Amino acid sequence: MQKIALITGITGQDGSYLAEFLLGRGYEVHGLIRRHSISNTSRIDHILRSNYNKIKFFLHFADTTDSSNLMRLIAEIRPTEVYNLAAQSHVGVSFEVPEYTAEATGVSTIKLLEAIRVNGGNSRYYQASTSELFGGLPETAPQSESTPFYPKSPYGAAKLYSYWITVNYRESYNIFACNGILFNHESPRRGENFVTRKITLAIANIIAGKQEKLSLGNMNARRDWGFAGDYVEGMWRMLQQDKPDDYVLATNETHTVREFVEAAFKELGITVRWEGIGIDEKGYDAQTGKLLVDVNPEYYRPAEVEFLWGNPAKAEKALGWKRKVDFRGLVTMMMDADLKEIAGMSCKEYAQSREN
Ligand code: NAP
Ligand code: G4F
Repeated sequence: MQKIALITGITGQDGSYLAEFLLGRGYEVHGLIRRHSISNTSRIDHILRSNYNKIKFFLHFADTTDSSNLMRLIAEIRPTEVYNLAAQSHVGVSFEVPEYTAEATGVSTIKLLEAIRVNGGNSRYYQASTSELFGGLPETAPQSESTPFYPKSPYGAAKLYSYWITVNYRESYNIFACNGILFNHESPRRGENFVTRKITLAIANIIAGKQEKLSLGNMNARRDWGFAGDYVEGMWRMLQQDKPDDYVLATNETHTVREFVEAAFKELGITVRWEGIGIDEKGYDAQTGKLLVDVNPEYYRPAEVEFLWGNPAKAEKALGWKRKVDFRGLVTMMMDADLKEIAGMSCKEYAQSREN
């Protein structure tokens, strides 16, 4: 039987990897895209350009805050699986646009679940839940499915609603609905204002002489960073089980933002020497003394999730899922992609030129 997937958020980082993954498994893939004044399909243009006769890939203009289009599309497409990835997904920005975040990241979830229920309740449903639900208290790490929730942002609070309404529709209406509680996952396709991509992009620009230095907020925050390509496979595996359930996906490694900065510069053969603390902290090129990194309190958040470190044991056992790319591999992949794009060379080539 032809499997049909509907992906909300298909133009985002995860949506683009998931579309590739499902098309590779022979799925017919439908994605919702929002109308923009300028094209926003850069992450899926390679799919759109590929041989249309061989793949079944369809885009529909829609918005998850609009229940009428969700009802109509579920009725028309009759998806076997629905992956709800659409969200205002930036935690810092959620403090600036809290009401919209509540709508897009929270209330939209019930609109989609209702559209599935009213249309027979037969689509399997994946909800993009998040490690932001945990609040990142150091004493709770490593966090697992049984760690209490304590969201610390409008984004986290909106995702908390989405998590529980997903559980509620599973228990009330017997819908095959799963929460993937995913820890941070990154890639060369990561949005440019998330910290990992901001770092690799800024370093590439510094090397190319297009940016003076990298300015960051809280460099003490710890994250469990994995590769997005690994995580979309975990989403799919959740929907292939006999029973619906909720799972943490993580690498079981944690690093500070500062460690990510050090590792990214290291790819280019640059050692960072740190001086000062708090807003006075600065990072210098240990060899040349050039200022590379400073702190701008503008990037501090009103409340911070300090310590995320995930325990993926349940997913590893029940789903047979395991991350393939480790922290070092992720940094190499992202740094190399940005340096090639901006400065036209690989990290190895730059590191060698520095030695000569
Ligand atoms: P992303 O790159 O920011 O992509 C978000 C997607 O949602 C984009 O396609 C965006 O469309 C779409 N979208 C936003 N509001 C919408 C609306 N009202 N109607 C329709 N589409 C809308 O996010 P991501 O990193 O791929 O993450 C995917 C999902 O996983 C999100 O729900 C995120 O909160 C969650 N999550 C992510 C991580 C992570 O580390 N990446 C971890 C845990 C959970 P436009 O292109 O039009 O803006
Ligand atoms: O990269 P971030 O913006 O990601 P954050 O806040 O962890 O959220 C991401 O992961 C969540 C899963 O845990 C997802 F649910 C969510 O959708 C998103 O994908 O920030 C990471 C850390 C934070 O502690 C932040 O305060 O980096 C710190 N940080 C320090 N300087 C910075 C900066 N973050 C950003 N974006 N920009 C900075 O200049």
